[in-house]
Amino acid sequence: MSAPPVAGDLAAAAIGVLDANWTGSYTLPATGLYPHQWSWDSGFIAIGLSHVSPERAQRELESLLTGQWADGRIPQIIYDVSRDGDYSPDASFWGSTQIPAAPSIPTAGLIQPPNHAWAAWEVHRADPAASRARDFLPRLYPRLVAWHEYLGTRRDRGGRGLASVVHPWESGMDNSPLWDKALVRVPSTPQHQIRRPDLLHADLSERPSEKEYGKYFWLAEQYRDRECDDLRGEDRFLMEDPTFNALWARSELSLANIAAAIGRDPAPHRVRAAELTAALGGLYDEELGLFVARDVIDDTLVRKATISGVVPLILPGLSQAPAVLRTVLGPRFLGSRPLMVPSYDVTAEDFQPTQYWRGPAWFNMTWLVIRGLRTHGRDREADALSANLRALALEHQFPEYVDPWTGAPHGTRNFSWTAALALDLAAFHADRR
Ligand code: 2M8
Repeated sequence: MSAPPVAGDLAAAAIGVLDANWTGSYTLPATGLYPHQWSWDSGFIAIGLSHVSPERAQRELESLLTGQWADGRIPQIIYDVSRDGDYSPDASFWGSTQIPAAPSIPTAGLIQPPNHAWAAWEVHRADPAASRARDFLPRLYPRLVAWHEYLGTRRDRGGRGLASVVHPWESGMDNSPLWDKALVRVPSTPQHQIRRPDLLHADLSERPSEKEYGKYFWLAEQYRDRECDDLRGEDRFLMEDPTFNALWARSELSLANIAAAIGRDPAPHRVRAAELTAALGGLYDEELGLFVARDVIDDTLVRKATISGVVPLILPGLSQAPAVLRTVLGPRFLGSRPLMVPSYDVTAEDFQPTQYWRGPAWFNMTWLVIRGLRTHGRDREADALSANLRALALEHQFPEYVDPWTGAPHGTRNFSWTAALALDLAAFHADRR
């Protein structure tokens, strides 16, 4: 990339990571651990790239959309077959090219949280001229509409106007404590012989366990064997997750902006965003003061305080915002004086500060909380988190996640969304000066 408009050591280092992970048409989350294109990673990465290379940011999302299925879904992973064997499950596990609804390039059958329309709008806003020069919004709009249609039709499995995830991988928070109870009904004995190339890049203590992997593959096999058809077959895992649905609502608001910018009617998107925001109320837990997940199969709420339950703060007009702000600033999260937001209630008995999605602080989730705090006028707290996020990203070579209090790095390094979101915050603070 040339002449970055965001200056400084952090920006230079973050750009270095994004350059090293760029394949020519998209950005790998990490060259070793995650050697393909991931869906919500690309959304976050595009937001960061928009400040230094608007065209590359556009291409990041366009490249992801080449993997879109005929039913509208944007898949969790688009595979680079030259890296087959470096990640499991690989392309041959899914065999997606044999599935009529899937595109001709190999993808996973699952999905990930829908941050894409939000990212597309941020990319456009960063440089409207560069966006118009490539007809970016008119080309993306129908595809993003189809994606949201898929969520509204195929994924409203609970009939409450929210999307369900059919696999922990779809939440992006793979081994969150929110999934523990539902996973009890899932066997850990898939037919597939599981390989763990991930363990070449991260210690087992920082990754999901062998038993969890057994369950993940069992669920993935079941879904694959019904050609990833949501309306066919029996599910053992169907969860309504607050972050997934809040991102969908936030993205609907962005679709409204996109529609207005290209002369289409924004009203249906605003209506849908309001409906989703209202429907999230069904996941609200008064006593905990945040949103929780619903197990759609036995129609119960999983009453655990995770970071997923505070992310709906990214929605303006959220009636529960005052209470959720108290919760995120209180003893379960920021009241414990961490450097970034822990992914799980620090007062919970099974809180683990270094175990993946069961306690450590993640850069994308902290970035979402920062956006949420700003949405509700808490700039002072947002600024403090932003300063810590940027400092930890640079100090520890852009780690995947960190111990919330010591900031000690865990997982892989040179992780793309860490670099991209640190860059986004650097650009935000540079603009404010
Ligand atoms: C992690 O998930 C993948 C499966 O999708 C894995 O553990 O192998 C999660 O952190 C997820 O949120 C992220 O999108 C992905 C790639 O960075 O890695």
